[in-house]
Amino acid sequence: MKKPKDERTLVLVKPDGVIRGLVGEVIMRFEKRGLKIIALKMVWPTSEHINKHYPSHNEWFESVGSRTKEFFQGKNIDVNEHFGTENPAEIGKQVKSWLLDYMTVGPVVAMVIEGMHAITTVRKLVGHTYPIEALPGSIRGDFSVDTPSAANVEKRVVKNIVHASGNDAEASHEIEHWFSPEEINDYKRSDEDIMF
Ligand code: IDP
Ligand code: MG
Repeated sequence: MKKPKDERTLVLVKPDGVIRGLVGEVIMRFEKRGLKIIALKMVWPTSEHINKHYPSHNEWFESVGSRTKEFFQGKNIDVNEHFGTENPAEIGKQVKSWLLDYMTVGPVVAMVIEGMHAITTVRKLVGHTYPIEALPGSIRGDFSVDTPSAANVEKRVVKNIVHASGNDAEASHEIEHWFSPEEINDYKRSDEDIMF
């Protein structure tokens, strides 16, 4: 069984993060926490690559759409007016089509991060999907206030600087999708022995 400190996850600094010059800031937060970058590159993705990066199954569309619907209801905004539907899966599909547009407007910085429960640790450092809901101290909570209520009017994604794998299945799929095994490096950080 894999040790907790050997868990791996995929992070992308999205085009908004790269264009805003936040690559170093993002990487610094992972390194400071004691996580290890084991692969890193800049890529200008195709829409096909992004289409395969994000899931295309109903469960994912529904989870994205339900959260959007809940957010709108909490703000007393009519979800139907924005999306022309109240069906979570249909809302999720629209969000995915905006992702294909957005994630290809510029380069992204892709990296594999390894470390103690890396998937959940990185998600905590990244913060809530909607920057307006993300806690200060998290990447999304420190560098953005974007929100679905603004994004959806403009028919665009919420710009939230970083992508990070959400669970084990996403992490294995995404690492393989962005990196070949030869691009992933096995090395030891000098502080590993003293930290763990
Ligand atoms: P995550 O990036 O926090 O894992 P997901 O649910 O996987 O969030 O959604 C993928 C991406 O889709 C988000 O990072 C965000 O950019 C975008 N997104 C999610 N929900 C909405 C929405 O309601 N409106 C616009 N964009 C959204
Ligand atoms: Mg996700």
